[in-house]
Amino acid sequence: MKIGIVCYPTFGGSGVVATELGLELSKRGHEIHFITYNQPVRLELISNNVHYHEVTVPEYPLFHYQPYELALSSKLVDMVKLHNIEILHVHYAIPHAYAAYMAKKMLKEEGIHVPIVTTLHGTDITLVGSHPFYKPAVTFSINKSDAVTAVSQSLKDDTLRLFDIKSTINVVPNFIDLEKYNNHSFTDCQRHIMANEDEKIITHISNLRPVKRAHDVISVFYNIQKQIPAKLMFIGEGPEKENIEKQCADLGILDRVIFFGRSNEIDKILCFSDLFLLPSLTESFGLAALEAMASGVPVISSNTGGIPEVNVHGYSGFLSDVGDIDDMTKNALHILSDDERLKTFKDNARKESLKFDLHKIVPQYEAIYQDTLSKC
Ligand code: GMT
Repeated sequence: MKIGIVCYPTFGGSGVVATELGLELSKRGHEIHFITYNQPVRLELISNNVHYHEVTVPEYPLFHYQPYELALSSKLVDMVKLHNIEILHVHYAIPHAYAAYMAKKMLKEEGIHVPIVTTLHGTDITLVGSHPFYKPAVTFSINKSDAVTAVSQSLKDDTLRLFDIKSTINVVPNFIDLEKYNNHSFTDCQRHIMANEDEKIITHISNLRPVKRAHDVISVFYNIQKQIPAKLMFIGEGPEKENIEKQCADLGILDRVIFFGRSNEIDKILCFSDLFLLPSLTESFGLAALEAMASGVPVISSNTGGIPEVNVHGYSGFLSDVGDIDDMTKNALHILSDDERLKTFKDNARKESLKFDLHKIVPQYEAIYQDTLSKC
């Protein structure tokens, strides 16, 4: 199939999933066209069946807001015609599903039919999409998609609760390339340059938006390091970064926290991690937790949204109520304070991640494309 993929090219989970999906589909013989405003961060390999088409939005002083949707839908029309793209898969409803619908309508005028698959990722539904400013357009574009998928049952339930949805929503969970997270594939897992032998390594990865509750990460870590020697690996950039640095300084633990900024090498950091913290306010899936588990890192998380579909309480880690620092600390210390127990949790985390092997999940998307094309 010739598949157009629209996504955010940034470090967010939806862009990562879209990119990994496109790359795997290309390995399975499909021709993939990424259409977005920058080359996706994990798109390192452009091969003869992986193409990238940049959407440019010329600045014009009359516009207070530059019309990205318009530029995107025009680019979609052009690329579908030029490359005979058969199906468009848009990741994150806002504004991609809307722009794709406009492109579909324009193409129809020329007798070209291209169906749209929309994948809902989380904040496009729970935080942004359900805002009254966007809700009618988001509802409309979901209902006008030819197929809709959500990355967890929880996100599907939220979508049906928050919007008046007429379409069927298929749950296709996020996935992971287990090979990439296999510790044994590294010869350079350099734990010794990060921490002393007796120190445990705790890790957090996020875009540091308020929804990630990164201040809870620091509070839990502060409590942990009072009991056992530990270091915190903090990966990501975002609006909360300064507050987090200040919190560390106020608590006197700046020397115990390593800030990596944005990193494309999280597998290399996860390979020497002992515990992953994800205390988010809401999380439709928690791809970062899955990436940790695939590296054999147990997860201490909140029990919100789709996280319980990924992290299994008492097996791959523990779940606590949002903001329950004491419970998260207790659970973290329970895992970290006994090396045998830590090893069991690490093994379990890795085993649990096998459910999300890309070889099991990507065919589900292929089946949806085929089914959608056969109905059009
Ligand atoms: O978490 C973010 O802020 C980024 C966001 C995105 O769309 O890039 O992540 C969402 O999609 C990911 C991939 O499906 C999920 O793993 C994240 O849980 C989800 N984030 C939230 O629901 C907050």
